[in-house]
Parts: sequence; C-alpha cells; structure tokens
Amino acid sequence: MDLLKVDQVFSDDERYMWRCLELAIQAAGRVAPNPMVGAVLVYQGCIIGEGYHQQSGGPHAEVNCLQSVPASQRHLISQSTLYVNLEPCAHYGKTPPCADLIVAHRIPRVVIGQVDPFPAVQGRGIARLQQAGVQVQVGVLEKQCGWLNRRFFTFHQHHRPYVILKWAQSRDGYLAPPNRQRMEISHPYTRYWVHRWRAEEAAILVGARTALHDNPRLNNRYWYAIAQPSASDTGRSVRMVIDPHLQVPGTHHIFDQSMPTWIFNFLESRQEGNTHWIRLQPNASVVEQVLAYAYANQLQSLIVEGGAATLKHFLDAGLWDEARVIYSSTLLGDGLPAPVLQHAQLLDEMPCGTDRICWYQHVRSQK
Ligand code: AOF
Ligand code: ZN
Repeated sequence: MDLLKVDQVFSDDERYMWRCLELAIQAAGRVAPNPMVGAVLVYQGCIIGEGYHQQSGGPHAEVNCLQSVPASQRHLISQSTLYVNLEPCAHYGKTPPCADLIVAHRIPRVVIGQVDPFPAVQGRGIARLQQAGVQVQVGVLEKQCGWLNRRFFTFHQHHRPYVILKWAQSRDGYLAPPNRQRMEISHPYTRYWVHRWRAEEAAILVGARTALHDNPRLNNRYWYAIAQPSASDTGRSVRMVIDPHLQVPGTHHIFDQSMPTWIFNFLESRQEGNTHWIRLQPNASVVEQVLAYAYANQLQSLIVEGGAATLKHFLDAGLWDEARVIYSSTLLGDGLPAPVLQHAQLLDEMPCGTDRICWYQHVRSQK
C-alpha cells in the first residue's frame, strides 16, 4: 500500500507534513509500542532541520530534528515553524517533554498532524505550547497521519489491538477443498507477502482446526531484516491459537517453543517455557476475551490467518480493521466457502504471481 501516494495538490503545510511522514516511516519495525513520528523545522521555505523517532526509548523526533540544525543556522530556530505528525509530548517518560523543549527554543509556530491519544499526553502538549504563546495548528494531513500510526491509535482509542484478517480464496470462492486436505491454493509468491505481514504485527492468530489440520509454524521465514514484530514490546511476535478443548497435539509446530505461544482454551491456565495456556470464561465472547488479553499484554496488532470459523467470529463481532484477501486463480469446484466481507472499502490491489491481493478497510457506520 502506497501511503505516500501523491495524487493531489498540497499546501506548503501539507508538503512539510508529508516530509514528516516520510521520515517517520523509516522507523517502521523499530519503535513499537511507540508511534512513528517525524519532525521538520522550516525557516522561510527552507528545511533547516529534520529528525525522527528512531527507536523505542530513544530521543523523540523533535529532539533529533533540533539537534540536526547546523550551528550556523541555530539562530534561525526561534523564527521557524516546526512540523510534527503527532502532538509533542508533555510527560516525563523515557525522555523529557518535547513541548518544553519547543518552548525553550522559542519556536513561534508548530504544525501538528494529530492529537496524541496516549493517556499521559492527550492534548496536554498542545495546551503547554499554547500557554507559552506558541501558535499551534492541528489536523494537517490528519487522515494520512492516522493511517501511518493506525495500530497505535486503535490500541489507545479502542483499548484493543488493531486487527487484520487474512485469507486466500479460490477463484470460485472457497477457502479449502471439501475434505479439508491440505492444499496451497495461492501462488507461491504470495507467501513472501504473508511472511512480511507476520513480521509486521505483534501477534498471529489461528483457530484450532487450522492449527490441527495445517500444522503451521506461524513464523516469518523470509524477512529476517524486519525485527519481529514491529508492534510488540516483547521484541518478538506472539502466536496465538484459539483451541477451546485443547485438541492440537503437543507434537505440532506451534509447541516447538521457538516463539511465545498463547493457547486460549476453556480448560486450563498454565505455562511451560514459552507456551502459555489461557483459560477463557465460557459465557463471554471468545474474540473479546482474546483481544482484552492481548491489550492487557500491550500487543498493538494482530493478524488472523484463519480458518473460516475464526475469521467469521471476528467478522460477526465487527472486531476487525483491515482485511487482506488473496484471490487465487485456482478453481476448486466445491469446498469450504470463504468469508463474506461487509462494510469493507477496497484500499488497494495488486497482482502477485497468478493471484491478486486486495486490501480492505473496515468502514464503520458513524454513530
Ligand atoms: C513526541 N515525539 O517522537 C514520539 C512521541 O516512552 P517514551 O518516553 O518515549 O514516550 C512514549 C510516548 O510518547 C508515546 O506513547 C507517545 O505518546 C509519545 N511519542 N511523542 O513528542 C515523538 N515518539
Ligand atoms: Zn516527545
């Protein structure tokens, strides 16, 4: 998906905000659970400083931007405009507040993409700037800024991870042949995408039947350069299986201890090395309990890879944000019907081998 598709005429403020996004995205995979943030300092139409938040725990974008200004131009800082895609922070976290830094540098104008939903900030950074007499403008390229940090925003605003549904379906609309025999219906090239998607999310989830019949590893075997995952605090993705009656045998790949594994079930709570069994309440929604547990453990995103029943649970509950569907050229004639997407807007599509990959966004009705 081309976040930086430039297909309209931009104002100067929007152009500098694009530059913030270009800078911010360079940290993809390294800053979670923090958002991706870029900052640009502009003096009379010239960029005199640029920076981005490069890793969790490291300096924020504003700090790196101000430090990048050459000594010969530092006297211009107090006459420049600072652009940043997220509201400057107002809290003492791993670093001191950026809002104070901006005030200390007497920057007269700050242009912000979005208000920070993080409870410690949430408008306090903007208030701090305004109290000090800084002219503040909020909401420039808000939609694009929100898209870049959609996992972070969903996590803080909806108190659950960002949910991506993924499946491959045959040309005639089936997920698998009738007898459930293991069969690759998608083109081999699509595997590189799927492994990349796994690398990008904090957790990968499947239902018991998929774990049992397909015996997947649910890891990323192609994209070693991408820290796995981009959105988790734990440093590694968690693989999750919803296995209510503990039917998946201990010899299956998901129990190989190679990565943290959570088995949601109705029978027991225990831990063995990297594997955790999490007991669910029988009379409450399984999907909601899984998401609540993931939220409590700071996982900002989750990719659901099947099977049909598990995908349907997420769809029926309306608890999904994005769907990535691989339309295969294979014909099956009969089998397990693919899920039906509702309230979905096509965002992008591209060919992959003999298949076509479509990206959809969940469009929620305005209440
Ligand atoms: C900014 N500029 O570049 C970023 C911000 O753990 P800490 O102390 O780094 O704080 C993380 C929080 O700070 C994060 O949740 C978000 O609210 C904000 N991130 N703020 O002013 C930045 N990355
Ligand atoms: Zn900050």
